[in-house]
Amino acid sequence: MAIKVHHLRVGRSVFTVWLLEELGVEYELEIYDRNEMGRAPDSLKKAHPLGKSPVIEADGMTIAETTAIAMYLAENHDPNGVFTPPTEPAERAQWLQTLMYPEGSAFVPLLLKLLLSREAEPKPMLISMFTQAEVDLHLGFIRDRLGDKPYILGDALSLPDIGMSYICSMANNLELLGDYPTLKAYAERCMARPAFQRAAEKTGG
Ligand SMILES: N[C@@H](CCC(=O)N[C@@H](CS)C(=O)NCC(=O)O)C(=O)O
Repeated sequence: MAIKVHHLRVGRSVFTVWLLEELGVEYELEIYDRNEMGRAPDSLKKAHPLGKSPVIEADGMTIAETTAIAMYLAENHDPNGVFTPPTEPAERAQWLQTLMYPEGSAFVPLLLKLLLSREAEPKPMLISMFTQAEVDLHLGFIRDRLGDKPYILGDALSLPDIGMSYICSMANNLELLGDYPTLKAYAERCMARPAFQRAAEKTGG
């Protein structure tokens, strides 16, 4: 049975669909639109109690959390072994850190930045200062980790690029990448891939 993706427009789950396109596996989409508050509709709670996207249904299971979904797909639905996680302990530890970092650490400061951009002036000072320092910290960290490589771990696209490029595209949408041209180019490089373009076209964003 094809994998089903519960996709909320517009958000991170297009990156999950991109992964499926890169993997070349069959999938079907159930598409949801945000409500007038910009939140997921209640109907998404039928797929998973958190009512967040992405959620996939695969092999008789329902799986939430982008990183868990990515790992599951790489370990179970990668016929060509393109995204197979490394097994050598030191390499695997580094790989896992890069895989989990986007959702685990980098996302929250960007979310705060997004929420602050919607707050009227005067902005709450403590939260603004914390957020700016965290955004600088994380964008600087990703810039240094990327260096002059085309992808986060080297010359080839790997599983951690899915989450890393989501973070960079979100930062770009928030107009935070003026001082980080390599991160902007990285997000654009990932999103220019034919598989991403197909995902964007099929999902509507
Ligand atoms: N940590 C979760 C976050 C999921 C999440 O917050 N998704 C957003 C879409 S980008 C969402 O569903 N937001 C709608 C809402 O919270 O109402 C993951 O990695 O999947």
